Amino acid sequence: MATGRTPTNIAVIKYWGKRDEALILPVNDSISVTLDPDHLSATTTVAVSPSFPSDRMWLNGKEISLSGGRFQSCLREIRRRAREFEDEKKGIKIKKEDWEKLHVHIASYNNFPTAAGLASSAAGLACLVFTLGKLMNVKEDYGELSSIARQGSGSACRSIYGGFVKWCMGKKDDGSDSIAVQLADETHWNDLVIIIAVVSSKQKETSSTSGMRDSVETSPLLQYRAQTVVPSRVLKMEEAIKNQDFESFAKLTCADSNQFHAVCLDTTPPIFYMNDTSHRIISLVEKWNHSEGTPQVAYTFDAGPNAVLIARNRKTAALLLQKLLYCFPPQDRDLSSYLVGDKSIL
Ligand code: 2P0
Repeated sequence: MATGRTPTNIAVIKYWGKRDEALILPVNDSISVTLDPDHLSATTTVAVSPSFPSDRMWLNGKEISLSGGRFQSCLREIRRRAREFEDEKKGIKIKKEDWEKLHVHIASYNNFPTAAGLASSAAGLACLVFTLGKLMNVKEDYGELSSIARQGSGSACRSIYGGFVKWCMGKKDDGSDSIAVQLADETHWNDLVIIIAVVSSKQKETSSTSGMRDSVETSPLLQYRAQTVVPSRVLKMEEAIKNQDFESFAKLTCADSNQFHAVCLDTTPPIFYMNDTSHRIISLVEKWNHSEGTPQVAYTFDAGPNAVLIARNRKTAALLLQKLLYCFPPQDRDLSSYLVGDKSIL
Protein backbone atom coordinates (compact mmCIF):
# COMPACT_ATOMS: atom_id res chain seq x y z
CA MET A 1 0.00 0.00 0.00
CA ALA A 2 1.21 3.53 -0.69
CA THR A 3 -0.23 6.97 -0.01
CA GLY A 4 0.60 10.29 -1.64
CA ARG A 5 -0.63 13.85 -1.52
CA THR A 6 -0.44 16.24 -4.45
CA PRO A 7 -1.55 19.86 -4.64
CA THR A 8 -3.34 21.48 -7.51
CA ASN A 9 -1.72 24.09 -9.71
CA ILE A 10 -2.97 27.38 -11.07
CA ALA A 11 -1.96 28.35 -14.60
CA VAL A 12 -0.73 31.90 -15.14
CA ILE A 13 -0.19 31.17 -18.85
CA LYS A 14 -3.10 28.94 -19.80
CA TYR A 15 -3.29 25.60 -21.57
CA TRP A 16 -6.36 25.56 -23.80
CA GLY A 17 -6.48 23.30 -26.83
CA LYS A 18 -4.97 19.99 -27.88
CA ARG A 19 -3.18 19.09 -31.08
CA ASP A 20 -3.53 15.38 -30.21
CA GLU A 21 -6.55 14.29 -28.16
CA ALA A 22 -5.41 10.74 -27.37
CA LEU A 23 -1.91 11.62 -26.16
CA ILE A 24 -3.06 14.97 -24.69
CA LEU A 25 -0.57 17.16 -26.52
CA PRO A 26 -1.27 20.90 -26.20
CA VAL A 27 -1.23 23.64 -28.84
CA ASN A 28 0.94 25.89 -26.67
CA ASP A 29 3.28 25.91 -23.66
CA SER A 30 1.78 26.85 -20.29
CA ILE A 31 3.14 28.03 -16.93
CA SER A 32 1.66 27.47 -13.49
CA VAL A 33 2.26 27.83 -9.79
CA THR A 34 1.73 24.79 -7.61
CA LEU A 35 -0.07 25.45 -4.34
CA ASP A 36 1.01 24.32 -0.90
CA PRO A 37 -0.10 20.68 -0.32
CA ASP A 38 -1.96 21.63 2.88
CA HIS A 39 -4.69 23.14 0.74
CA LEU A 40 -6.42 22.21 -2.51
CA SER A 41 -4.76 18.84 -2.73
CA ALA A 42 -5.66 15.27 -3.56
CA THR A 43 -4.69 12.45 -1.22
CA THR A 44 -4.57 9.01 -2.80
CA THR A 45 -3.96 5.57 -1.35
CA VAL A 46 -3.27 2.67 -3.67
CA ALA A 47 -3.24 -0.94 -2.53
CA VAL A 48 -2.36 -4.12 -4.34
CA SER A 49 -3.35 -7.65 -3.39
CA PRO A 50 -3.55 -11.06 -5.07
CA SER A 51 -7.11 -11.23 -3.69
CA PHE A 52 -8.32 -8.23 -5.76
CA PRO A 53 -10.14 -9.58 -8.84
CA SER A 54 -10.08 -6.26 -10.74
CA ASP A 55 -8.78 -2.67 -10.66
CA ARG A 56 -11.20 -0.37 -8.78
CA MET A 57 -11.24 3.28 -7.75
CA TRP A 58 -13.18 5.44 -5.28
CA LEU A 59 -13.25 9.25 -5.51
CA ASN A 60 -14.36 11.05 -2.35
CA GLY A 61 -15.80 7.76 -1.08
CA LYS A 62 -17.86 6.96 -4.19
CA GLU A 63 -16.82 4.28 -6.64
CA ILE A 64 -16.03 5.58 -10.12
CA SER A 65 -15.33 3.70 -13.34
CA LEU A 66 -11.73 3.06 -14.32
CA SER A 67 -12.70 2.06 -17.84
CA GLY A 68 -11.85 5.47 -19.35
CA GLY A 69 -8.86 5.59 -21.67
CA ARG A 70 -7.07 8.16 -19.53
CA PHE A 71 -6.98 6.06 -16.34
CA GLN A 72 -6.02 3.05 -18.40
CA SER A 73 -3.15 4.96 -20.03
CA CYS A 74 -1.76 5.97 -16.64
CA LEU A 75 -2.10 2.45 -15.20
CA ARG A 76 -0.55 0.87 -18.29
CA GLU A 77 2.40 3.30 -18.42
CA ILE A 78 3.19 2.90 -14.70
CA ARG A 79 2.86 -0.92 -14.84
CA ARG A 80 5.23 -0.94 -17.82
CA ARG A 81 7.89 0.78 -15.68
CA ALA A 82 7.26 -1.21 -12.47
CA ARG A 83 10.30 -2.82 -10.83
CA GLU A 84 10.89 -5.69 -8.48
CA PHE A 85 9.92 -4.93 -4.89
CA GLU A 86 11.15 -6.79 -1.82
CA ASP A 87 10.47 -6.31 1.88
CA GLU A 88 12.38 -9.06 3.67
CA LYS A 89 10.95 -8.24 7.12
CA LYS A 90 7.38 -8.67 5.88
CA GLY A 91 8.32 -11.53 3.58
CA ILE A 92 6.97 -9.76 0.50
CA LYS A 93 8.55 -10.10 -2.90
CA ILE A 94 6.88 -8.86 -6.08
CA LYS A 95 8.74 -9.54 -9.31
CA LYS A 96 8.61 -7.10 -12.21
CA GLU A 97 6.35 -9.37 -14.28
CA ASP A 98 3.99 -9.93 -11.30
CA TRP A 99 2.82 -6.28 -11.38
CA GLU A 100 1.01 -6.95 -14.68
CA LYS A 101 -1.14 -9.59 -12.99
CA LEU A 102 -1.85 -7.79 -9.71
CA HIS A 103 -4.90 -5.56 -9.50
CA VAL A 104 -5.02 -2.24 -7.63
CA HIS A 105 -7.59 -0.54 -5.45
CA ILE A 106 -7.35 3.26 -5.44
CA ALA A 107 -9.01 5.63 -2.96
CA SER A 108 -8.66 9.36 -3.63
CA TYR A 109 -9.97 12.39 -1.74
CA ASN A 110 -9.97 16.04 -2.73
CA ASN A 111 -10.00 18.55 0.12
CA PHE A 112 -11.80 21.07 -2.14
CA PRO A 113 -14.75 21.09 -4.59
CA THR A 114 -14.34 18.58 -7.43
CA ALA A 115 -14.83 19.69 -11.07
CA ALA A 116 -15.67 23.28 -10.07
CA GLY A 117 -12.90 24.83 -12.10
CA LEU A 118 -10.29 24.50 -9.37
CA ALA A 119 -8.12 22.06 -11.28
CA SER A 120 -9.20 19.01 -9.28
CA SER A 121 -8.22 16.72 -12.15
CA ALA A 122 -4.68 18.13 -12.09
CA ALA A 123 -4.18 17.21 -8.43
CA GLY A 124 -6.03 13.90 -8.75
CA LEU A 125 -4.25 12.48 -11.78
CA ALA A 126 -0.81 13.71 -10.71
CA CYS A 127 -1.36 12.09 -7.32
CA LEU A 128 -2.56 8.84 -8.89
CA VAL A 129 0.53 8.58 -11.10
CA PHE A 130 2.91 9.57 -8.32
CA THR A 131 1.42 7.13 -5.80
CA LEU A 132 1.15 4.22 -8.23
CA GLY A 133 4.80 4.87 -9.12
CA LYS A 134 5.73 4.74 -5.45
CA LEU A 135 3.82 1.49 -4.92
CA MET A 136 5.30 -0.19 -7.99
CA ASN A 137 8.84 0.94 -7.24
CA VAL A 138 9.05 3.03 -10.41
CA LYS A 139 12.37 4.88 -10.60
CA GLU A 140 11.72 7.22 -13.52
CA ASP A 141 12.55 10.91 -13.09
CA TYR A 142 9.88 13.56 -12.56
CA GLY A 143 9.92 14.59 -16.23
CA GLU A 144 8.93 11.06 -17.22
CA LEU A 145 6.26 10.91 -14.49
CA SER A 146 4.89 14.26 -15.73
CA SER A 147 4.47 12.84 -19.22
CA ILE A 148 2.47 9.91 -17.77
CA ALA A 149 0.32 12.27 -15.66
CA ARG A 150 -0.25 14.36 -18.81
CA GLN A 151 -1.96 11.36 -20.39
CA GLY A 152 -4.42 11.36 -17.47
CA SER A 153 -5.18 15.09 -17.66
CA GLY A 154 -3.08 17.73 -19.39
CA SER A 155 -2.74 20.12 -16.46
CA ALA A 156 -1.81 17.21 -14.15
CA CYS A 157 1.72 17.10 -15.60
CA ARG A 158 2.45 20.46 -13.94
CA SER A 159 1.41 19.22 -10.45
CA ILE A 160 4.29 16.72 -10.35
CA TYR A 161 6.53 19.61 -9.23
CA GLY A 162 6.17 22.31 -6.59
CA GLY A 163 6.93 25.98 -7.21
CA PHE A 164 6.74 27.48 -10.70
CA VAL A 165 6.36 24.96 -13.50
CA LYS A 166 6.35 25.06 -17.30
CA TRP A 167 4.66 22.47 -19.45
CA CYS A 168 6.66 22.40 -22.67
CA MET A 169 4.28 21.55 -25.50
CA GLY A 170 6.97 19.57 -27.31
CA LYS A 171 7.31 19.02 -31.04
CA LYS A 172 7.31 15.24 -31.43
CA ASP A 173 4.22 13.36 -32.57
CA ASP A 174 4.71 10.63 -29.95
CA GLY A 175 4.57 13.19 -27.10
CA SER A 176 7.88 12.13 -25.58
CA ASP A 177 9.04 15.77 -25.34
CA SER A 178 5.72 17.12 -23.99
CA ILE A 179 6.78 17.21 -20.35
CA ALA A 180 6.76 19.57 -17.39
CA VAL A 181 9.91 21.22 -16.04
CA GLN A 182 10.37 23.15 -12.83
CA LEU A 183 11.25 26.81 -13.40
CA ALA A 184 11.79 27.60 -9.71
CA ASP A 185 11.14 25.59 -6.56
CA GLU A 186 8.61 26.32 -3.82
CA THR A 187 11.02 28.47 -1.82
CA HIS A 188 11.25 30.99 -4.67
CA TRP A 189 9.24 34.23 -4.41
CA ASN A 190 7.69 33.54 -1.05
CA ASP A 191 6.23 37.05 -0.73
CA LEU A 192 3.37 36.10 -3.02
CA VAL A 193 0.06 35.30 -1.37
CA ILE A 194 -2.74 33.53 -3.22
CA ILE A 195 -6.38 34.04 -2.29
CA ILE A 196 -9.03 31.90 -3.91
CA ALA A 197 -12.51 33.40 -3.88
CA VAL A 198 -14.93 30.52 -4.37
CA VAL A 199 -17.70 32.23 -6.30
CA SER A 200 -19.46 28.92 -6.87
CA SER A 201 -18.54 25.37 -5.91
CA LYS A 202 -21.06 23.87 -8.35
CA GLN A 203 -19.72 21.53 -11.03
CA LYS A 204 -19.11 23.40 -14.29
CA GLU A 205 -21.50 22.92 -17.22
CA THR A 206 -18.83 22.58 -19.91
CA SER A 207 -15.92 20.31 -19.07
CA SER A 208 -12.47 21.57 -19.99
CA THR A 209 -11.98 18.62 -22.30
CA SER A 210 -15.07 19.25 -24.42
CA GLY A 211 -14.73 23.05 -24.16
CA MET A 212 -11.21 23.07 -25.53
CA ARG A 213 -12.17 20.62 -28.27
CA ASP A 214 -14.90 23.04 -29.43
CA SER A 215 -12.43 25.95 -29.22
CA VAL A 216 -9.85 24.15 -31.37
CA GLU A 217 -12.51 23.37 -33.97
CA THR A 218 -14.20 26.76 -34.12
CA SER A 219 -12.17 29.64 -32.62
CA PRO A 220 -9.92 31.64 -34.98
CA LEU A 221 -8.61 33.48 -31.91
CA LEU A 222 -7.26 30.22 -30.46
CA GLN A 223 -4.94 29.71 -33.45
CA TYR A 224 -3.67 33.30 -33.24
CA ARG A 225 -3.15 32.99 -29.48
CA ALA A 226 -1.24 29.69 -29.72
CA GLN A 227 1.00 30.69 -32.60
CA THR A 228 1.56 34.41 -32.09
CA VAL A 229 0.77 35.46 -28.52
CA VAL A 230 1.76 32.66 -26.15
CA PRO A 231 5.34 31.98 -27.36
CA SER A 232 6.56 35.49 -26.50
CA ARG A 233 4.35 35.69 -23.40
CA VAL A 234 5.92 32.52 -22.02
CA LEU A 235 9.42 33.99 -22.38
CA LYS A 236 8.36 37.21 -20.63
CA MET A 237 6.67 35.25 -17.85
CA GLU A 238 9.80 33.17 -17.26
CA GLU A 239 11.79 36.39 -16.92
CA ALA A 240 9.21 37.91 -14.56
CA ILE A 241 9.28 34.82 -12.32
CA LYS A 242 13.07 34.64 -12.32
CA ASN A 243 13.39 38.35 -11.40
CA GLN A 244 10.39 38.38 -9.04
CA ASP A 245 9.07 41.25 -11.13
CA PHE A 246 5.50 41.55 -9.86
CA GLU A 247 4.43 44.26 -12.29
CA SER A 248 5.22 42.14 -15.36
CA PHE A 249 3.96 38.97 -13.67
CA ALA A 250 0.59 40.56 -12.85
CA LYS A 251 0.10 42.17 -16.26
CA LEU A 252 0.92 38.92 -18.09
CA THR A 253 -1.24 36.81 -15.75
CA CYS A 254 -4.33 39.04 -16.10
CA ALA A 255 -3.90 39.42 -19.88
CA ASP A 256 -3.56 35.68 -20.35
CA SER A 257 -6.63 34.89 -18.25
CA ASN A 258 -8.64 37.46 -20.20
CA GLN A 259 -7.46 36.07 -23.53
CA PHE A 260 -8.32 32.51 -22.50
CA HIS A 261 -11.87 33.63 -21.66
CA ALA A 262 -12.00 35.60 -24.92
CA VAL A 263 -11.18 32.34 -26.75
CA CYS A 264 -14.06 30.72 -24.86
CA LEU A 265 -16.41 33.49 -26.07
CA ASP A 266 -14.97 33.11 -29.59
CA THR A 267 -15.97 29.44 -29.55
CA THR A 268 -19.16 28.21 -31.25
CA PRO A 269 -21.32 27.78 -29.26
CA PRO A 270 -19.72 30.29 -26.85
CA ILE A 271 -18.53 29.05 -23.47
CA PHE A 272 -19.20 31.19 -20.40
CA TYR A 273 -17.05 30.18 -17.47
CA MET A 274 -17.06 33.49 -15.61
CA ASN A 275 -20.21 35.07 -14.17
CA ASP A 276 -21.22 38.55 -12.99
CA THR A 277 -19.44 38.09 -9.66
CA SER A 278 -16.23 37.11 -11.50
CA HIS A 279 -16.51 40.26 -13.63
CA ARG A 280 -17.06 42.42 -10.55
CA ILE A 281 -13.94 40.95 -8.94
CA ILE A 282 -11.93 41.80 -12.08
CA SER A 283 -13.24 45.41 -11.95
CA LEU A 284 -12.35 45.70 -8.27
CA VAL A 285 -8.76 44.56 -8.90
CA GLU A 286 -8.33 46.62 -12.08
CA LYS A 287 -9.54 49.81 -10.33
CA TRP A 288 -7.32 49.18 -7.33
CA ASN A 289 -4.26 48.47 -9.46
CA HIS A 290 -4.92 51.57 -11.55
CA SER A 291 -5.32 53.81 -8.49
CA GLU A 292 -2.01 52.57 -7.05
CA GLY A 293 -0.20 53.19 -10.34
CA THR A 294 1.36 49.72 -10.20
CA PRO A 295 -0.27 46.27 -9.84
CA GLN A 296 -0.96 45.10 -6.30
CA VAL A 297 -2.90 41.99 -7.22
CA ALA A 298 -3.10 39.67 -10.25
CA TYR A 299 -6.27 37.79 -11.08
CA THR A 300 -6.74 34.63 -13.07
CA PHE A 301 -9.81 32.46 -13.74
CA ASP A 302 -9.79 28.87 -14.94
CA ALA A 303 -12.68 26.89 -16.42
CA GLY A 304 -15.13 28.23 -13.84
CA PRO A 305 -16.19 31.46 -12.12
CA ASN A 306 -13.84 31.21 -9.13
CA ALA A 307 -11.22 33.93 -8.79
CA VAL A 308 -7.59 33.14 -8.09
CA LEU A 309 -6.04 36.33 -6.77
CA ILE A 310 -2.30 36.67 -6.33
CA ALA A 311 -1.22 39.48 -4.03
CA ARG A 312 2.31 40.87 -4.13
CA ASN A 313 2.79 40.42 -0.37
CA ARG A 314 0.95 39.67 2.89
CA LYS A 315 0.06 43.29 3.59
CA THR A 316 -1.61 43.60 0.18
CA ALA A 317 -3.33 40.24 0.74
CA ALA A 318 -4.85 41.48 4.00
CA LEU A 319 -6.15 44.60 2.25
CA LEU A 320 -7.52 42.50 -0.59
CA LEU A 321 -9.38 40.26 1.83
CA GLN A 322 -10.91 43.30 3.50
CA LYS A 323 -12.08 44.61 0.13
CA LEU A 324 -13.48 41.22 -0.90
CA LEU A 325 -15.35 40.72 2.35
CA TYR A 326 -16.74 44.26 2.16
CA CYS A 327 -17.87 44.01 -1.48
CA PHE A 328 -18.97 40.35 -1.37
CA PRO A 329 -20.13 39.54 2.16
CA PRO A 330 -20.19 35.73 2.39
CA GLN A 331 -23.57 35.63 4.18
CA ASP A 332 -25.27 37.38 1.24
CA ARG A 333 -23.63 35.59 -1.61
CA ASP A 334 -22.27 32.23 -2.48
CA LEU A 335 -18.75 33.45 -1.94
CA SER A 336 -16.37 32.25 0.68
CA SER A 337 -12.70 32.95 0.70
CA TYR A 338 -9.72 30.82 1.30
CA LEU A 339 -6.63 32.81 2.09
CA VAL A 340 -3.42 31.48 0.68
CA GLY A 341 -0.03 32.13 2.21
CA ASP A 342 3.36 31.55 0.63
CA LYS A 343 1.67 30.33 -2.53
CA SER A 344 -0.61 28.17 -0.42
CA ILE A 345 -3.99 28.67 1.16
CA LEU A 346 -4.02 30.13 4.67
C1 2P0 B 1 -4.81 25.37 -17.37
N1 2P0 B 1 -7.16 24.59 -17.74
O1 2P0 B 1 -3.77 25.65 -17.98
C2 2P0 B 1 -6.13 25.52 -18.13
C3 2P0 B 1 -6.73 26.86 -17.95
C4 2P0 B 1 -8.41 25.23 -17.55
C5 2P0 B 1 -8.21 26.64 -17.93
O2 2P0 B 1 -5.83 22.83 -17.89
O3 2P0 B 1 -8.67 17.58 -21.16
O4 2P0 B 1 -8.54 19.46 -17.00
O5 2P0 B 1 -7.84 16.79 -18.95
O6 2P0 B 1 -6.26 17.83 -20.56
O7 2P0 B 1 -6.16 19.60 -17.83
C6 2P0 B 1 -8.05 22.35 -17.64
O8 2P0 B 1 -7.84 21.32 -18.54
O9 2P0 B 1 -8.04 19.19 -19.45
C7 2P0 B 1 -6.94 23.27 -17.76
P1 2P0 B 1 -7.67 17.78 -20.06
P2 2P0 B 1 -7.60 19.82 -18.09
O10 2P0 B 1 -4.79 25.00 -16.16
